[in-house]
Amino acid sequence: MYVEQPLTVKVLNLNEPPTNVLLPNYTVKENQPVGTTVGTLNTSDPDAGDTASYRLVAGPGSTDNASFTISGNELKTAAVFNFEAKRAYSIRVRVTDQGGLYFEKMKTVDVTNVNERLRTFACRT
Ligand SMILES: [Ca+2]
Ligand SMILES: [Ca+2]
Ligand SMILES: [Ca+2]
Repeated sequence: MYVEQPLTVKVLNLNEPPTNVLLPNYTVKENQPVGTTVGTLNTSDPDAGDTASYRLVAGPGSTDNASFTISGNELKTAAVFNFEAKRAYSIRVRVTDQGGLYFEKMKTVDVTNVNERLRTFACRT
């Protein structure tokens, strides 16, 4: 005689790497002061409730990393942009989860034009 017992299979929850870096807003106006927030970074990670930390890393697309900083999950400017001189900045962002797994993505930040009044200086002789 035997007793049937339910078989329980436990699925171990292994950490999986983040799968994307999202930046909902990727435009910034020209002439904004250093430290202007471009947008809030976000990620998708198969592990619900996993944490995410962001930083700018070297690699393909990191050409203009020096013109930005990341504070928490906010992407901020580290330079004053001039639409007439440069309209697109390329950065490379790494998101790292709680378990140290990461995902990297290049992003383009577009500078938007502000209508600047022509300054005229009267020269008297
Ligand atoms: Ca994860
Ligand atoms: Ca300008
Ligand atoms: Ca302009």
